[in-house]
Amino acid sequence: MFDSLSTKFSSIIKSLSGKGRITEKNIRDAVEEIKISLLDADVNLRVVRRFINSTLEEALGEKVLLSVDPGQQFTKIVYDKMVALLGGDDQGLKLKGRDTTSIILMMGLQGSGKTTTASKLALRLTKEGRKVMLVAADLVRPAAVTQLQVLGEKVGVRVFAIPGEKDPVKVAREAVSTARHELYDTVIIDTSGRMHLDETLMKEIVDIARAVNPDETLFVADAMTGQNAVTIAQEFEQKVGISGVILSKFDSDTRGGAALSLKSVVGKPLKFIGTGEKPEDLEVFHPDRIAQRILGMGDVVSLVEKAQQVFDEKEAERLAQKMQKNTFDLQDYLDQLENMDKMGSVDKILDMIPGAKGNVSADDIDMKQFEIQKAIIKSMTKFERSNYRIIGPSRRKRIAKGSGTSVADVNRLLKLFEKQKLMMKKLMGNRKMQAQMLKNFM
Ligand SMILES: Nc1nc2c(ncn2[C@@H]2O[C@H](COP(=O)(O)OP(=O)(O)O)[C@@H](O)[C@H]2O)c(=O)[nH]1
Ligand SMILES: [Mg+2]
Repeated sequence: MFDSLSTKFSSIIKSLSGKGRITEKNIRDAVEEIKISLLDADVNLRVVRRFINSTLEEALGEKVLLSVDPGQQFTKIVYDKMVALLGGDDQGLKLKGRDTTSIILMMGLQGSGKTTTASKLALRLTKEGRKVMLVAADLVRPAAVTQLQVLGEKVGVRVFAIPGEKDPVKVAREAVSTARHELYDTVIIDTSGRMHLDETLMKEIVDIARAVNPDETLFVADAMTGQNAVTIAQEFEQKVGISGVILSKFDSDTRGGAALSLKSVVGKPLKFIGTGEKPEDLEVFHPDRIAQRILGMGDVVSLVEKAQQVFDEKEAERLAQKMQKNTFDLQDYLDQLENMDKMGSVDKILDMIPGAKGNVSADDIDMKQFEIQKAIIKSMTKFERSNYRIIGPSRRKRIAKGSGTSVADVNRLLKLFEKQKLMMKKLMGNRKMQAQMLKNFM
């Protein structure tokens, strides 16, 4: 799923990240490419339009164009929009406490994965300590009851069935009353689907829902049905009401457009994804993780977020300005060193910078050097920090003494700083340069 979309997104974002500076046209071009990729992936047209418009609006703001790394800022915006599109926060099941009985109703078309998913949910909830009963209320397909019984046995969950009964509403009602009586806290009702939507199917589900008043009405959508899944979900939402969507067959090789459109069109959260045929193959749907996968660059996203925690935006902008005007001084350098501390270990930082991997290894970086550099700058006067050229031999001697280092150390730092200033101008947004800069820290 999402393979081709993710490849395209990565290359779009890469093309921006490699640029020293980003223009409005660069952004417009990138957004246009994103639009085409989303449409190619079979994402609903209205959803694409909404996504594109809001991304463009934010990306064209000054914040991006003037930021330290516009490519990364742009990635962050696309990422945030993608998370929102997929549903924002994680959404678990909304079940009642275990002192009473909660009811889950499965619904969807034939072959969408209702029965399989019902048993997967049963297994998951059992593991969470709930006492679960599965209910065989698909009385249309001859083998449906047996299928559920086999699956129920596999996951060690009781399957309620009434042999010979033809009325699914009656089965559901009796199952719930038995569950309450025998202190089951969770009832999962498997229902029948049809090849296509029809009145009989809808009426049957509506009747069952009325009879048992479910806590969760889960619509199981086959990821492979594409846009059609969206239309069908809307129909179920209107007639029965959906509390959440489970996307089955997420492991299949589909373009993924349905997954991206469902939340936005139907307005109901995606709660789980089916990732295989086995009972264990059910995962909580995490919008952020999926968005990272689609962008094909999760690590960059976490780097941007981490960097944002450390520098507030104004600070980042101030630094960008300084770099542009080439007024970056030793005080800024000291601030940067201290910011690096806040970001965690060098290992972690290197892991997150794509260009750094392979180019620089954490062993190459001597943390002690950072400490020495900080001590040296701290021994300088304010004036010296902003005018490094005036630091002659006698000042160097004084600074070395004050910081408990040697004149050679001070010389090294000043030389390094000079080299860095030269690189600054070229640095903007260029990852290879960032890696180079880390090397220079040594
Ligand atoms: N690969 C894969 N197959 C699935 C998944 N969920 C269901 N299936 C398969 O899809 C087919 C139909 O599933 P079933 O539960 O019988 O659908 P139902 O008619 O809606 O009850 C079965 O062969 C399942 O094994 C999934 O997440 N991944
Ligand atoms: Mg079934």
